[in-house]
Amino acid sequence: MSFCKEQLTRVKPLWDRMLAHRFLIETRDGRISDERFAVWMRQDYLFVEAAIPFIAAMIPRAPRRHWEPLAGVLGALEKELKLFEERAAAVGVTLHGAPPSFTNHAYIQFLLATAYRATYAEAFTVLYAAERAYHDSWAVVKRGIDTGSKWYPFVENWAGDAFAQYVAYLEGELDGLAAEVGAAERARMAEYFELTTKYEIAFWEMAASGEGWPGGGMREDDK
Ligand code: MP5
Repeated sequence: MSFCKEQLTRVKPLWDRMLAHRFLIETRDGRISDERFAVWMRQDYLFVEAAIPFIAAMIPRAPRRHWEPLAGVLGALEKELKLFEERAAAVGVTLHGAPPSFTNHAYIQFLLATAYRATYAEAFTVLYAAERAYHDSWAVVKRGIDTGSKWYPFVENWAGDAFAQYVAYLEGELDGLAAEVGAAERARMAEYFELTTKYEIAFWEMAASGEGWPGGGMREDDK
């Protein structure tokens, strides 16, 4: 079995929990409040911004064949930020100025630490797991959301065909990287896969709950 299939099978209970998260189901069914969705928008905007230095830090360590695809990801991330800005302006959400939530802060630090300190194959594992998680999560939303919903452009962004092809490309490349490394590194890649899945669950939970910071204060939706 390929590395990715093996990992997706291994973490399936977690993956299923992620896909059943109430944030996704409520968004699919048109029951999510605008305030909750705005929490996700503000936080994910910060996350996507942080994904730019994450990818950029991977490029010098990447095999030559990955330079152009990773440079393409940087362009796609900038386009994604514009999608957030366009939707925020269209629906009257203030996108800028919110601090990262505790979970988002941790996930961003994890991304950057991985890009700089882990091996390239480990960082690529995090990239694949995060992208695959978003593709599968928004595919859940797509199976039921009204196509006229003001949130539909986000659904198309991650659950659409272009993103599906990108995720399939990442999967093939990650399987190739996993086949080249030794058993110890492959075991660490598996740990990164699982950890990323947990961060993804935590991210939906953060958006659904409007999570505060330990010690009190700074609840996103109290702003
Ligand atoms: C992605 C995202 C997908 N936007 N947010 C989280 C919490 N996880 C994954 O990444 P991208 O770079 O927006 O495609």
